[in-house]
Amino acid sequence: MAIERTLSMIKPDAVAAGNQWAILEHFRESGLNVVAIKRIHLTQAQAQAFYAVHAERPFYGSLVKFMTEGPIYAQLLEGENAVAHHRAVMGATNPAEAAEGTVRKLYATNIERNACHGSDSLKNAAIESAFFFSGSEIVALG
Ligand code: IDP
Ligand code: MG
Repeated sequence: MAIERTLSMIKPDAVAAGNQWAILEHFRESGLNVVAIKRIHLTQAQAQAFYAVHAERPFYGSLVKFMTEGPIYAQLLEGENAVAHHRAVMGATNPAEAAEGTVRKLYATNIERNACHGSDSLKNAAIESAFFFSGSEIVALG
């Protein structure tokens, strides 16, 4: 399997609850390494741009409001098969459908306030990484 990088976010609900370090440790224990990380309070324009793919969905306005209600952590994670692996560790979008032991099962409130984000493809991982990090902010291990 290939070593990949994926863009991960800990969303405002989880940060407000103080769960950011437990979630980060959950990802690390699953075999993902942090190669970049930042705490940031997204502006409305930033949240709209990040989720532009969902602009036509009925939940878009509410999602943007949620994502700007408090700080988030954005981290670039590296590991084997990182994109799919990270999404598996996060669990289903709706915590009611998430498998036992996944981050969303453990920490999410509902389908919107679901604790974390993960890129859904290698292409989107690269785009989302560039959204948060410049080259000098990404420091590989070793
Ligand atoms: P994902 O985060 O699992 O990739 P997406 O379908 O890409 O899920 O949706 C992006 C985010 O939009 C979700 O993580 C969640 O916060 C929110 N969301 C998705 N579907 C709904 C919905 O039906 N109602 C409210 N919010 C939703
Ligand atoms: Mg998605």
